[in-house]
Amino acid sequence: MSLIKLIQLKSHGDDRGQLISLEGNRNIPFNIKRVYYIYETLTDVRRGFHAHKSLEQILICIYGSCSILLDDGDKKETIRLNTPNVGLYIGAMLWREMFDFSKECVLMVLASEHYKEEDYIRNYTRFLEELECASYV
Ligand code: T46
Repeated sequence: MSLIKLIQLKSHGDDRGQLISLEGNRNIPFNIKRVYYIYETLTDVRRGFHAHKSLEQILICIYGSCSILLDDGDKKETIRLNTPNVGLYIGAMLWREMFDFSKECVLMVLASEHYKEEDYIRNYTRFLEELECASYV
């Protein structure tokens, strides 16, 4: 099964332009408790380098483009996000890295929980150990 789970977001386009609506538990598969966005990232910067114990998120590149690597401890897959009408769903226990940001990239993230540093696993060896313990792999 692919690690890349994309959600097509319906755009209400007409001759004035485009509009996309995001609604928790409707076109977004969880209750949205937090929204943040990443911008002005330097093109040679790599971010992320962590997994979440339970957080669910949808990443939407609302302007420009960037690449996301997902790793479940067994396989790695990469996707380029470059359109505001596609969301990338990332569930729990997936290592992620974001890179190759275009100069003007704005990456918006919808999250199922408020910010909680205890939910992060920021060490790759510990990530693999936790997967092993929980028999995720
Ligand atoms: C993720 C990827 C896609 C907050 O204070 N509140 C927040 O809601 C967030 C997300 C971050 N922060 C603080 C924590 C750090 O001091 O902002 C700083 C930068 O966060 P971080 O280094 O975790 O950023 P990224 O780009 O590596 O990762 C972020 C999210 O943290 C993470 O959940 O999945 O984007």
